[in-house]
Amino acid sequence: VPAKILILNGPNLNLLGEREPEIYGSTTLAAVQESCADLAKSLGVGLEFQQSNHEGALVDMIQNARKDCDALIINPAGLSFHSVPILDALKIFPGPVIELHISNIHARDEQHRHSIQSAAATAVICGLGPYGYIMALLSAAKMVSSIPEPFPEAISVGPV
Ligand code: CA2
Repeated sequence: VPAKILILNGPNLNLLGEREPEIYGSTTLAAVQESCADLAKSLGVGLEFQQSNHEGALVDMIQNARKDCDALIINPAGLSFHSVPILDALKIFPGPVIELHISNIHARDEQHRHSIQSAAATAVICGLGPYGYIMALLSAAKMVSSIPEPFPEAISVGPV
């Protein structure tokens, strides 16, 4: 069976591209999802892409991912900074967890600077804009050893 990767998006990210384009850009979440689906197809990995405005729903999705997902990519959005339930759920996910932010949270105001979720993350990507989703997906596929032969060695193997 092909590896499966789950991408989770937290509160308000359904509005991506529609508000605050100076911080988050003008790309919509639907466009991000489409690019990710294209890349997943090239990589031969299964992809599920979800967004929820509800903390408990996200906890349920992380818990359920333990059954059938090999890696998890999460943009916890505003829940990054205080959600202990999300942190606890991420801690019990057995596979790699990539935390992703569109903006560079370290260059932002005090309120947006410290994500408590990073303690449970295998890796953190931020500041690359929507392209961060592509980098995260590629890295997640690499982590679950799922980059196919035609990809350049620099991507499928990397420095050894
Ligand atoms: O940069 C990111 O991806 C963030 O996770 C986005 C969160 C913010 O609280 C984090 O500090 C960084 C906010 C997401 C809110 O979604 C919006 C979508 C469209 C327009 C405005 C906000």
